[in-house]
Amino acid sequence: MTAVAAVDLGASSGRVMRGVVTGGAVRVEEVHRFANGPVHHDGALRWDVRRLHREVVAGLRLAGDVTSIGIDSWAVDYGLLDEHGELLADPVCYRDSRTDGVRPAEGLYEVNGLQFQPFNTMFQLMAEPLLPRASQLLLVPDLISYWLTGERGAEHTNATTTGLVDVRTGQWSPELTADLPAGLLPDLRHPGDPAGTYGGVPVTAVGSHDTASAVVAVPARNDRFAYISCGTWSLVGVELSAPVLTPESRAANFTNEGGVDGTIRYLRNVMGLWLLQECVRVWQVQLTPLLREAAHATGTVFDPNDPVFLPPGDMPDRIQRHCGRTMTRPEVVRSVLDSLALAHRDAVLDAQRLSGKEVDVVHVVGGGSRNDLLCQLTADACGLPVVAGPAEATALGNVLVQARAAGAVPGGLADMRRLVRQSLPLRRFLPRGVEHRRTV
Ligand code: LFR
Repeated sequence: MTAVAAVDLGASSGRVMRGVVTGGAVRVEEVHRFANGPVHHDGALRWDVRRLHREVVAGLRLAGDVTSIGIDSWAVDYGLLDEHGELLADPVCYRDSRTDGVRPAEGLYEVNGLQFQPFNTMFQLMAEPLLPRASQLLLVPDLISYWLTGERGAEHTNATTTGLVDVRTGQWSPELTADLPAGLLPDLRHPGDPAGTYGGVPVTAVGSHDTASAVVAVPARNDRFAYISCGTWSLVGVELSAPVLTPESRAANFTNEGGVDGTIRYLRNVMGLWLLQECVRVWQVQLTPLLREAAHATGTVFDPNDPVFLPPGDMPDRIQRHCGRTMTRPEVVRSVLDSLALAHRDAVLDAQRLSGKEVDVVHVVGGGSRNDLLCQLTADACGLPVVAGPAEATALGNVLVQARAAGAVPGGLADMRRLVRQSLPLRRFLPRGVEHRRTV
């Protein structure tokens, strides 16, 4: 038996999980959960990373005896350290308005392969007043890792979301980093690499981009699959062995992010359950009863990726304005789900068309895999079976990469995926015929 601790920091909550791998099975158990969310202070929307660090330490105490620790979080956001290694300010949240209006330079996609998102680290750095005082930049999981171990590095999967890595070489791009202070970016490390120790326990680099870890735990039987890592965002795409850098791919805003074991996560960001999270925050209600009512409500389809939905705010009002009609709460929820299902379908179709890779199943992993209505609507819209689960894909991917580094799991991605398949119940949603489809 091998037990490890997986720290998974999400935009709305953080968790410390204890993962156990025995013979033919992997399981994870949550030992500590804490709320997260950006807060306005010092003129920006920021993350309270010191509190996150305290919660991580508290969670690791509860995890008991483990042979390794791995950390993942959302992407792109960073802390800047001064020459003494002190954090200069709380990291600014990618939903802050400081990057409003940025545009990508000509030729950028051919180098970094990233979809244009105004919040990619490289654009945040263009609006960063602290840069002249900074001696090093650490992405959020690398910052927590540094505070635990005293060691610094830049884990590769997450580094690729900065926009500063050359997707063809897998290294920091000399061209794209030319204007940054020398030494700002630490050396790259890869999932499975040692990353120091905490209280005598090894810290292991994992796919520290949460989406990279989630894709490791997609329980696919073969490589003909699309995935939707569905949480605050829906990350929708396919796994490839080489990037797609064509003008069509750029125009379709598809990204080539670095995956575990040298894979490419070829995907599009769809706005995801953020839309509902903000609705229930404003309404101050629970989502589950509303989902039941939404199953019978009539929705209006809108483009969930419109930038108007990116910042926090009065989401129900924005959605109704966008749709040009007043709606009941179940109608708002239904509109979001219908719109996400269609955006999922568009991304699954575009991923296949642009990469030439065909799929015959869509795997929905992450918290959104518990949302039956969304899974069914996605199956209907895609005209493909949806396999839902595991909900804890990110933590499982984190655990499996650590367990493999410790020698407890042999082989490659296919072996890790088989282990997930054998260990956890999955649910299947078959596409219903056109007569059931209503708006989708
Ligand atoms: C998901 C995620 C996405 C990334 C977004 C912002 O949690 O990591 O992959 O595009 O958050 O960092």
